[in-house]
This record gives sequence, C-alpha cells and structure tokens, in this order.
Amino acid sequence: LALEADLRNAFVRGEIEPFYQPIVNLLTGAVAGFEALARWRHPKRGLVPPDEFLGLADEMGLMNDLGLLMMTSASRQLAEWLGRHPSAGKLFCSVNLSVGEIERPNLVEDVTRIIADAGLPKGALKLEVTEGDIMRDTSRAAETLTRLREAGASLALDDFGTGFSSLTWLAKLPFDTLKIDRYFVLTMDKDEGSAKIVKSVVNLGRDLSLEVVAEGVENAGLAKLLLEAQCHYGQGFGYAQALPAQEAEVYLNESL
Ligand code: G
Ligand code: G
Ligand code: MN
Ligand code: NA
Repeated sequence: LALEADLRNAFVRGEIEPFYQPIVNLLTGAVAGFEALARWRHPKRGLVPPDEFLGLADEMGLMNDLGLLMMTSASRQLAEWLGRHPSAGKLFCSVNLSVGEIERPNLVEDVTRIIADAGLPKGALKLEVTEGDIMRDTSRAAETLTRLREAGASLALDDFGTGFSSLTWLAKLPFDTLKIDRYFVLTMDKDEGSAKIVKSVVNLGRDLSLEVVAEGVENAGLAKLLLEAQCHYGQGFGYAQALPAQEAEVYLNESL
C-alpha cells in the first residue's frame, strides 16, 4: 500500500505537524489554550486529516511516535507563544494521548523531559485521555495520571459523557479538566435531554473543582446557552477550526 510507505517516511521527513484549535473563554472570547490536532502534509495528496491516517498509524505501531512528535512540537510552540504573549496568562496546549499510550513504559519520563526541554510552566502541557483509556486498567491508569501530573502536565478527560466512567473513579483521578463531548453541546438547543446533561456535567465539574470545556461550539447561540449553564470555556467551529501555528498565533493575539 502506497500510503503505508508514505506514512513511515512522513515521520522521518517531518510531514506531520500539529494544528491548533483555540479553546476560548466564552464570556470574553480570549484564547485560554489550544488543542493540538495532528495533520499530515502529504507531498502529493495535500493535507491529510487524522481520520485518514490514525488507523493506519495504529496498525503500523506508530502511535507512540505520533504522541511524542505531537507533545514535543506543541510544547515548543507553546513556549514560544508564552514568551511572545505574556498577557495570555496561563495559556495551555493540550495533546491527545492515543489509546494504550497511557500504558506504555517511559511515558512519564518522556513527558518530564519534553516539559523541561521546552521550559514550560507547570500545567501548561495538558494531556487529553478518554474514558476508554482509563477503564482498561483503572488503578494502573490512576497511578500513571498521578505521576504525569507530578511531572508537570495537567490532565483532561476527553469526550466526557460518551463512555461509562464510574463517578467514583472520576472523583479519585487527578483530572484538571472535563471536556463535554460535542454531541451534547451540538444538540443542546434542540434536545432538552442534552441541555440537562450539559448542565449536570457543569455542576459536577464545579463540585469536583474541575474546569469544564464544551466541545462543538458551532455558533453564538450555543455559546450563549453554555454561558447560561455556567460553562466558561468552549471550542468549536463557531470560533475556529484547528489552525496552522502562524494563524493560531494571530487568532491568539487578536483575542487578547
Ligand atoms: O482534527 P480532527 O477533528 O480531524 O480529528 C479527528 C480525530 O483524530 C479526533 O478524534 C481527534 O481526537 C483525533 N486526533 C487528532 N490529532 C490527534 C493526535 O495527535 N493524537 C491522537 N491520538 N488523536 C488525534
Ligand atoms: O474530542 P476530539 O479530540 O475527538 O476532538 C477533536 C475533533 O473535534 C477534531 O476532529 C475537530 O476537528 C472536531 N471539532 C472541533 N470543533 C468542532 C465543531 O465545532 N463541530 C464539529 N462537528 N467538530 C468539531
Ligand atoms: Mn481531544
Ligand atoms: Na472530544
């Protein structure tokens, strides 16, 4: 398969890079942080989205390399932005850990080194995990998450509401952030059930001292409903899609 050979080379040639989707303060519009999302600049096919290469990368055993690449690039980029935009305050950048990455040896050591090499302040690199990652072996995941946090990363639980996390574990795991899955956000203006779920997740977050980020904020009406539900942060196409680094910096600068 041509794409398979290309993908192996892509890592070596530096064709894979993070794009950055702003996560904004819904009240002020200021950028609070970014989510780094992988893009492949294929020399012939152009920009290849992750849905078209993550499965292949997984089959080829390249997910750990992808995670390292994304964490390293995003951390360096974030350190540059923090240096140039002191008014951005506690700007963070999150990177998605792939399923299984949380169980690999040396993850904590790698994260420690990446944060130190980039010179990032505590919590600036945020790692997003999904419920699926945790539920495989919860006590082991709990230990790794604790060590990642001690290493200076902050932690987000991604796609919250789509899995079957036990709330007991949620209270015990050292998360900083809950990300409400976009399905609930996108439908909260039409579906009373979704609106109620969003409100309960926001309340749960407040009770557990977690920041809550709404995904899928596609328009101003949803942003308004989220603010009414006391949700303070959001990301979605209503603000921006994932942007190349330079455009993300322009967006950041103009939002402050
Ligand atoms: O960016 P986009 O909306 O096309 O992403 C599609 C899917 O790919 C999402 O589920 C997203 O979480 C995932 N994804 C994007 N970048 C990365 C990455 O760097 N690592 C992992 N593990 N998943 C990613
Ligand atoms: O949660 P996850 O890491 O899968 O989220 C990243 C994915 O969500 C990316 O594929 C990104 O392109 C997508 N995304 C971001 N904002 C929006 C939005 O407002 N609407 C929709 N439909 N997808 C979005
Ligand atoms: Mn995510
Ligand atoms: Na998500």
